[in-house]
Amino acid sequence: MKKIHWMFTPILLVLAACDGITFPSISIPDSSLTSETSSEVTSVVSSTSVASSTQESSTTPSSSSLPSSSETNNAAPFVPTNLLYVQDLADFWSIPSTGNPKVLVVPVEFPDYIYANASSVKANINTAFNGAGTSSFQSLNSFYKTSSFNKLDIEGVVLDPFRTQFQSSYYENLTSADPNSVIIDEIMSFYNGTIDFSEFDYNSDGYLDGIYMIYNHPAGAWASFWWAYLYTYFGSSTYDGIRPTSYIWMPYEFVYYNNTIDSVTFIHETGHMLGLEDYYDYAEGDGSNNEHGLGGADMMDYNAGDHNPWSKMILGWIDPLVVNTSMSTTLLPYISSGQALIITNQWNGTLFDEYLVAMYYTPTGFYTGHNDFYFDGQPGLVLYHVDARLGFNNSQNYPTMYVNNNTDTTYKLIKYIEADGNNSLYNGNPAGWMWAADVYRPGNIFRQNRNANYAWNQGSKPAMNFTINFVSEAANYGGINLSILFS
Ligand SMILES: [Ca+2]
Ligand SMILES: [Ca+2]
Ligand SMILES: [Ca+2]
Ligand SMILES: [Ca+2]
Repeated sequence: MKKIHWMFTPILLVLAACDGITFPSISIPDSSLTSETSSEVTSVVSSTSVASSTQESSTTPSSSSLPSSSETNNAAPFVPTNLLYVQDLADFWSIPSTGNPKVLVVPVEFPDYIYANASSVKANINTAFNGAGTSSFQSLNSFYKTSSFNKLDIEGVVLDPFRTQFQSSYYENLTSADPNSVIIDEIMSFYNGTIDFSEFDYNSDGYLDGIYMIYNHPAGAWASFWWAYLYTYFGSSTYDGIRPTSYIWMPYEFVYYNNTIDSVTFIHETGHMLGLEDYYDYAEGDGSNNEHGLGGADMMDYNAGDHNPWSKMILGWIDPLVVNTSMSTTLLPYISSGQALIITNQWNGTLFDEYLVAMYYTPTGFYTGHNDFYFDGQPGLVLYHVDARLGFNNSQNYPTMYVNNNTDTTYKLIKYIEADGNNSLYNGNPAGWMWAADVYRPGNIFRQNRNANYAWNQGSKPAMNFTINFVSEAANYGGINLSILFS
């Protein structure tokens, strides 16, 4: 399989939601999109079998008894092997999704904008990247360790403030070259004598895993040079044989303000560097009838909570539990167990396909404190409809390697299936958010008394022929019992 490589649209950063603010209106520069096939061939599917410990209890109800049914027999979900993950498909995701990569973190100052207190700047940035997690704060490192179930341990190596060669206006007005790439070259050249950049290529692919530049200059207008964005290096240099690629450019005032250190934006943007797309609608109001994405309820939507189970599946952090025959089964809270079902009547052996994902949502762990976004804190069964078929989509607003995106395609890459079936996320008043009624509760049966006529996007796929019966929920978030029946 050939990997895909392209120069993608700069991703403008979504800032952390401090209160119930509405979605930003987003305008983005013209994309310079190129597609090429790389000679790099993915010949080996990762042979690492993801630890099965979290799945061992999946067929064992914790405290409630399963309904006995002759139809369900002793069938249990299975864990597929030899899955391709997102980083096996394309080489533009720079940070490896597992292991112990190190990324470069550079406070950037200008001769006309010098950091007044370099040591506290460095300390604050270090806390944002590497600080210990608490009940109210997660650093980039602590978030990803927990979110990945300890499969990913990113270290941010924070350098001393780097002073550019020219005044800030030089870069702001530079048109003969990409100014961010020019600054990257200044940084890399300056440190080349003292840093072995090959230590910042954990996956040994010849690309720098990541560089974050936190600059000392007032933020400007959305999408201006003095904004925050994720983009790719346009230079041609290599250092210690390593070529820069993805970078993040962000003003210090977005990292530290009101005596508060914000790592959430780094966490979201690092999601992109790992291989995840935005799940909010990048072009609201474009008439695509595809607005509001995941209603804020995702780390890649409104920087809230955690990454959803499909994201963790394609990063290789959790094993999918595939259900394609009638059975009763249980799910422990997703946030702590990582358990999630793939339900389909046509399993094709790949995550890059159309299917449903089911998880037990509880307002605990990283979901704590995000009830505004996540279903008013209502625990229960949450269903996603994933349509991650591969196929280069040269969308003007959100180019992607999938057939669908969450911005301007008729079908979505990933959406919620609301339990109340009224499509309030898209049509409700107010639209744009997920509510308690969107979570399935005991007695709710998908495709019987809820969403009775739900269907696959693909007409060519064998018709959806199953129901998902939410039978019962154990006390104290002990687990939920489901009965999935195929006709
Ligand atoms: Ca060097
Ligand atoms: Ca690399
Ligand atoms: Ca749209
Ligand atoms: Ca609804």
